[in-house]
Amino acid sequence: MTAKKKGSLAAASALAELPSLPMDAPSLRTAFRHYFAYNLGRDKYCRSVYYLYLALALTVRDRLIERWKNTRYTHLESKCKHSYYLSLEFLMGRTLGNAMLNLGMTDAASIALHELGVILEELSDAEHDAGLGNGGLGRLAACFLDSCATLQLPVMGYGIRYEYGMFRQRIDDGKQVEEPDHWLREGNPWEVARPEYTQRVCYGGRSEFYQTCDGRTAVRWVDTKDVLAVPYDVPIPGYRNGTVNTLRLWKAAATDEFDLGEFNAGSYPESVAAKNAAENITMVLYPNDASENGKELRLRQQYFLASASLQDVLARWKALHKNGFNDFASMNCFQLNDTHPSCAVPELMRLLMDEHGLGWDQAWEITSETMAYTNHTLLPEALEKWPVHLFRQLLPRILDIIFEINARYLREVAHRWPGDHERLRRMSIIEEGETPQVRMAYLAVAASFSVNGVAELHSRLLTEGLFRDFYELWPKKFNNKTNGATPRRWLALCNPRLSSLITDTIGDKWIADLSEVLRLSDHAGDAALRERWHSVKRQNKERLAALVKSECGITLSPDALFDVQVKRIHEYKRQLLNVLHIIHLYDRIKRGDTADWTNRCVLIGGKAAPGYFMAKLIIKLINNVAKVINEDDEIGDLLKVVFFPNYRVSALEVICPGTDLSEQISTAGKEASGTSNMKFMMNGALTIGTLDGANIEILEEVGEENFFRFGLDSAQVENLRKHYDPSGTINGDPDLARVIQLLKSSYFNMFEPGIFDPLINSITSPRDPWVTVADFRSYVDTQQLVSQSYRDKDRWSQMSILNTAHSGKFSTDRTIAEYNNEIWKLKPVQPHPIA
Ligand code: 26Q
Repeated sequence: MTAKKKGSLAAASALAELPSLPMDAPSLRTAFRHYFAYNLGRDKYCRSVYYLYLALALTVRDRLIERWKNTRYTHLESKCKHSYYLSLEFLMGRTLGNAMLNLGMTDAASIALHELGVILEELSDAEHDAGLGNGGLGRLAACFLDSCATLQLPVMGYGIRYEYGMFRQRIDDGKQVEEPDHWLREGNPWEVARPEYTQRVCYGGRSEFYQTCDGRTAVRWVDTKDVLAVPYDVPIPGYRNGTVNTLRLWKAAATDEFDLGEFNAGSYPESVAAKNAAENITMVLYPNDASENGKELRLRQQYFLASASLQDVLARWKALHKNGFNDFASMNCFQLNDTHPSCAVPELMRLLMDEHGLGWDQAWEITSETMAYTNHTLLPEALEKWPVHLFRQLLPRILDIIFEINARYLREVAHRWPGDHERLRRMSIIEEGETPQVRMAYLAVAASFSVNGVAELHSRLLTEGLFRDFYELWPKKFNNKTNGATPRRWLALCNPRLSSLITDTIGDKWIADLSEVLRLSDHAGDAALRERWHSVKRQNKERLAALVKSECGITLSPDALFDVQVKRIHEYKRQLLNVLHIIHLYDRIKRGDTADWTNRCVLIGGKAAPGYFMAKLIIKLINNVAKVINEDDEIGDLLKVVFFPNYRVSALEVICPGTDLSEQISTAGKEASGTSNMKFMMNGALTIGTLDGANIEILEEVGEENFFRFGLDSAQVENLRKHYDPSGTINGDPDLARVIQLLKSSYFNMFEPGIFDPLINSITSPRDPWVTVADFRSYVDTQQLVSQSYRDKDRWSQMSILNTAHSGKFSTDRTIAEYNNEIWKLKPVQPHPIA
């Protein structure tokens, strides 16, 4: 280092010692005006609220950054154990409101802006969602980060900075149209690029054996095509505790070789094309789509995340621990969010052996003591498999290591069950066949010290089905961690009215400790509270109705029951069952069967994977049914149906506070957990649900009398398959027969004959995997009970209060405390106070 550089860096460290930034309203106003005028260069002629939003974001960001630095210093100094949450998805949504809530500056900011004639909510609404995830799994990762920071656990998230997030959904003629989501176009104030921590990720080439100077045989991966991974850090503040953790997102960039190599050979366009190919790796988030399985670019993304993140962790470790890797396993843990990042297993082996000179046994000890795997699905089509030939071509060295892991692990299996060749074939990480495949879930299980499902039922079904053999071999690895949702975003932030009422009633400790809400149950009998509770719900329904009006042009009356199903569109989630019920209600109205009617608004929202034909057809059906019903003058306010377009995190923040009834109606045994079920419950919605996923635990917490349970359980579903007879069911149920008849008569597709035949054929087939028709009667009867119950407003409010009161278990603070106590074993770290 030159003397000059040394001097500048010394000055930089002195410059970094700044006094802490004030949080009072006048200081915030000054900072806001400064950013607006001088940093953004806007003035009174500014035409876009986006710059007002940016000015506030920059003001908040400064206050995040100083806490962020303190947290980083404290983690470094305390030499504490760390966990790393590896995930291809972090569905963060908007940041501004959450950051202000967690820093405790919402009121001051609101006052500061008010004095300038600016409305805080309008600014918040100008922020684009960070849609870096498909749905449940990605949003869970985001909630986990919030809880880790709130519990002051040294956990870092590692993910991908997709240029394009989850597609935007437009509805055109009732059909889904996908549009790219270029969420970074206007810049992102919530990230800090750290090119100084760039890593290099290798692809292609071949393995080469060589002799080390101490006479060992070692392997190096040569003739590779490399891509740079540039980190962008996102601050993750805890709830009013001074902690700000880090989410590190990697962006792909071409190496200099791309500029020099091909270019010098005289093929400039090819060189630019190659550069583009490298940068394509982080261009777009893959939708959760069976038709996308096996795509090479997806495997490139997965390895990119695993390799860059592990190199980053190892580089930090080496810089701080001069005596090698002896303590590495006791100081680090990697949590794999499904199998998507499971290349981390062979990659950690490779880095430890090929780059850091460890032998197989020591590398395996470290890998198998640091990896922990979470499974999120039982659906066979969602289990990741990659063709061996693809691995050989793209990641030859990684494939060598997977084969070696498999050989050694199958020796253990053979030792335990001598001569059981069938079992060896079943349990092999390599599935033999015409196209041999790598079974990523088996790789993850074989290498991890912990394997968990995401709800009690799901975890049990894993040990009885998919991982049965593995459970016999290693029973102690398997555990359950029931999902949750962060009460900061999903109650305090999204439902300020209910939050104030809860705080008025039981104090504000619930925000950092959701088990406190149980104290509401002492007040559920208080008529005054019920009245206020009802009035809050009513105002939230008005807010939701206004959103629906502006997004879809449909008028909803807040007097009606708001019945909501929002989630990805998938056959197993059974939006079709919901539609059958809607058509049944319509049929009742048309037949004049409306004595003691309860007006209902049914809102359905969600995206279909672009290649999932049936899911897209379900969207079209919902839209057609909605159009017929909403345009039928005989129906009026008795029944309204809305398909809510472009469902996303920020939409749920308005939808869930305004929901009366939460639809959780998946075929029992198919939904691993569900998490919107928990968000709705916190916000005082009642659930109509099957005994599936976390619904079962919700029912256990709130009690049968405050939950609308219906349908077959998972064992009954499996038994039914053998003799499933939907035609018999339809013929034996006149209500269902009329619904099917209406569908078959093209009543909802007068000018599009036959378009819904695939849906009709599917639910009337004895091979329907989702046994939709089997649950119709029970569903309709239970919906009738819902309608009756809703007519007793006071009793409904009581049930609503009890749902919120018993939602304490479903905070991700509880989930994360369990991950930490049973898997990670980290000590909380309190950062030094701001200087
Ligand atoms: C796989 C291969 C290629 C492209 C995409 C994918 C892919 C992407 C995302 C596969 C699956 C996902 C997401 C799955 C998911 O969200 N699962 C849900 O996880 C929630 C959190 O645990 C559970 O609550 C839900 O029950 C589960 O469906």
